[in-house]
Amino acid sequence: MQLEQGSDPGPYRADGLLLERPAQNLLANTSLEVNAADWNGLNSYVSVTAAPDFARYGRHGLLVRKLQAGRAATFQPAALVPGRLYTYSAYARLPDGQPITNEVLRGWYYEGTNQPEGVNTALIGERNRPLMRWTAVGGGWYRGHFTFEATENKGLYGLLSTEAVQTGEQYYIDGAQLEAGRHMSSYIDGSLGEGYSWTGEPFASTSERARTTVEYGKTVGQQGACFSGHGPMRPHHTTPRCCSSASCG
Ligand SMILES: [Ca+2]
Repeated sequence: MQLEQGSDPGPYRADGLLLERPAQNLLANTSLEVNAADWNGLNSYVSVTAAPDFARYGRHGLLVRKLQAGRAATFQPAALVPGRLYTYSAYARLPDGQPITNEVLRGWYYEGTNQPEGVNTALIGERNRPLMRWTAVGGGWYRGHFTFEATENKGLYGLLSTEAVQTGEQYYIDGAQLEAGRHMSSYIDGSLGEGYSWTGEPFASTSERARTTVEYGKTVGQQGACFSGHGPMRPHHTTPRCCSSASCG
């Protein structure tokens, strides 16, 4: 049984176990393990590099450094279906691990182009800067998400740093995800093992998840959920997998 906020049921959560539906991560290069390809910003407001400083998944995250004062978007392209709901999510971390709120980072998306050069900044409004729901997940990382209805078949999707992130300051992104529907599910990429697959080249293509169990780490405590062990649904699976302490926040 589950009692949760809102009018639609999300994935069932039990103590130490999350049952996840099949889903796709419609973004490519979401874990930054090879390079920062496909990531970009507008008008040289940020630089983006894959860096080993902090990682939520794998060994690298996206280091975003602000180069000019003001609000700055950082995003990736994706192809969507107009008229459908989608949920964007990402893990973010400040260098000092301080809390991330909408005063620091909020959502950003722009539809109708998959190139930063195609963005008409005069058309950017509040709709392009949705508020996110941020949750601490441990290790200085926060996961935020927003839901929107697509009106075009392509666009750019990501985060906007506010004026609170000043010139020369930086933050990190890892585990970005864009999935169909109004709910955020656990992170998907093809590197996560049984039940997960790439649709093309590893770390350079979208990813899929079969119906899967995701086990929470028991050692995380108040630090938050740890999505660590995972595998396809097994109705009679009785042997818990251990949480890898290396992947706990
Ligand atoms: Ca990563």
